Amino acid sequence: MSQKRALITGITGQDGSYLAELLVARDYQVNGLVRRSSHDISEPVETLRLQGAVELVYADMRDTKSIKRALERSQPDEIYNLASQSHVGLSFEIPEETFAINSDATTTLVQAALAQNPNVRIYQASSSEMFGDAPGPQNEMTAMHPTNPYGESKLQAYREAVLKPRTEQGAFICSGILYNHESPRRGKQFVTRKITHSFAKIKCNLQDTLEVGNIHALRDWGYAADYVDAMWRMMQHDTPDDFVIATGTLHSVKDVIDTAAHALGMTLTWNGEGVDERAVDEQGITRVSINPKFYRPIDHVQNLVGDSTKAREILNWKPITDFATLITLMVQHDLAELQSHV
Ligand code: G4F
Repeated sequence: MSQKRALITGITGQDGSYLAELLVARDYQVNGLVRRSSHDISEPVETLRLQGAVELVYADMRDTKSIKRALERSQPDEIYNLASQSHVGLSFEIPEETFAINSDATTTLVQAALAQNPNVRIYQASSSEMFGDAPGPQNEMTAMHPTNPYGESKLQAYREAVLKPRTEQGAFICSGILYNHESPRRGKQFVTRKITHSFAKIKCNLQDTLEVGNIHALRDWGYAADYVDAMWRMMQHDTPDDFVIATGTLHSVKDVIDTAAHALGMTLTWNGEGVDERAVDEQGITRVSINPKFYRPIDHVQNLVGDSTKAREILNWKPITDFATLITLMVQHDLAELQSHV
């Protein structure tokens, strides 16, 4: 059998880098779509590029002509559409751009890809944010009620670029409804990495205090490297389908903080309430305080927990890395990186 060809949009992000490594290890020829102006090629992807295992193709997700050229050049058997404006908080400030990238560009990509090759397989990065305030645990049958522009844009993409072509054109398009997934490669604008990076700096005396928003928000946090394997499994299945990918357990932002501190040998004591809540260390130094600028206009804090029974049964997928292991590996990575620079 000839070598399979994959195209990854969003290869510069956390998931793109893990997926590229996984596909290269499974003998794929991998192309990664990047903007000509993008200077943020991550180290793991640059390593693969230098080894000749990944080739970058330049295109702008909002420019149909450049997308068609990239498809022509890469001739993919499988497309993994991971490109998105993925910050929920930011989506309240730039809703139009969020829709343009997450929804309109996805529909354009899917139609261009199907026009070029009706048998291409497509993975669409859907999100737990599409469920919004639906009661948890959510599964593939749960009705979707997104409550922020990010979740709404992902739901629109799901309707227009997954359901429609799947039912009307018989296209092979999977939707991975992923819950929060983190790693040492996570951007520092997301809360887990913000915490692990800040605590590593605190440990090295490079920072005094971490400021965060709602520490009582609960999320279902898994490990990104486990989750990209689920993407690949969906694409190898006989039929295109939707799958919830989650751990099924909830932890608070406060749990992330306590776990990160503990992994560094620090014990925090919490006191106060609301915006006055704070954590002090063994010396009584304030290490965590609340800054309301990190609060969101709407934040579904209690219910976003997934039921991934379908993925477990059909794809034989399950998360391997638990919460404490994940946060510990992130904080240890950040500490090692800082220590290598001093
Ligand atoms: O880390 P977050 O920014 O992730 P969020 O909003 O849950 O979204 C992530 O996961 C989704 C599901 O997979 C994706 F669809 C999405 O693209 C993204 O990857 O925030 C997590 C929670 C929120 O409740 C937020 O309000 O942490 C709370 N939080 C508290 N303080 C904070 C902060 N979030 C951020 N980013 N920064 C803070 O200082």
